[in-house]
Amino acid sequence: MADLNVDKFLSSLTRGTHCLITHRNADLDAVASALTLREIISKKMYVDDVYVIFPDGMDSLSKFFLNSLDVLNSHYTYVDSDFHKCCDFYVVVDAASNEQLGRFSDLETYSLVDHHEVNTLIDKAEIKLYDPKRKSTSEIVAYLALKSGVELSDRYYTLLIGGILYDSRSLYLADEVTFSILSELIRLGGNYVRARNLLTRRTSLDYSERIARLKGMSRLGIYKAGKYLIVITCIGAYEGNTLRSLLDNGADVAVALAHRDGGFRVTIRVSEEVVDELGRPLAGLLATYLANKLGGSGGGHSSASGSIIKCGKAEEVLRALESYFRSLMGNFKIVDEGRWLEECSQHG
Ligand SMILES: [Mn+2]
Repeated sequence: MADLNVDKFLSSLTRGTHCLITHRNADLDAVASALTLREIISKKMYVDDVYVIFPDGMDSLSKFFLNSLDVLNSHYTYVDSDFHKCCDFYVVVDAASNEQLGRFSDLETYSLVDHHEVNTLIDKAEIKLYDPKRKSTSEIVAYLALKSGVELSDRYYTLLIGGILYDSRSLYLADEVTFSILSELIRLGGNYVRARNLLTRRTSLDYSERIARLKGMSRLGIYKAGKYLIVITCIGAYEGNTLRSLLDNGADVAVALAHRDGGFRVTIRVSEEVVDELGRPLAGLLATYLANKLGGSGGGHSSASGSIIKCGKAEEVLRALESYFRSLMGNFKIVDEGRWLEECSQHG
């Protein structure tokens, strides 16, 4: 793997209370990375006071996965609002910007383990295990596990396989490094079939997710910049999955706004083909552009990103999107305005 400074990271570990923090509403990659990193640190340092903090908790798939593998331990896992211990060291895991850290958003001194292409936490990180070429943070933590000489129980290897499958979208994004790490994890006792089954057993969607997806579609605005179709909607939850389904239905770029603390949580998805064509991490760049223009913070991947913006006027968000795509493609046209602007202006 590209010059990852594993030795430096391992030798920086000292005794003391370590606190690992993931991004908000942690997904399986964040959860697998943080819990496994916790195992590595506690075994390497012979200490128990290593805590994992999930700002706003974790998503439903992660809960299901952890419960099935029986790795969730309430002695050292916390939601940010419930965590009140003192930490000597902070490690940020699988997060791209301050705002993703919930109650810990003003963290000043920390190490970073991450793979997001657009990451505004890198500059301040003291020690970093960072490789934007990796498809998941789980790959980086797996590599660390292999190099550290620490022996983990099989379920952590299975958990890491789950994190890799999740963030690589079931290996759609995988490359040779992903495959070689996966094969190592399986050789060490990780159960690929178990991880795959746990990931796909989520057959029926929750009622609330079905409603969010359908609402997202019913109020959709459709715009065009150059040859690209950009859709914008306004929903309060399940933005990521709703946007993914909009891409599947023909959108090139999909954006969702959700009211949060007087401003908006903005979620962005861009199709892989568009990212390839443009040759730049469009989703991540757009998220940081909106945050800079409208106040707040944002970052992410080439095809998936998000920002938290302070401006609560949906029209200003539309204007910012318009100006971004105008400068990128030369024009920005309305195909069908839909009802999203109205919806997003109503409740705050
Ligand atoms: Mn990730």
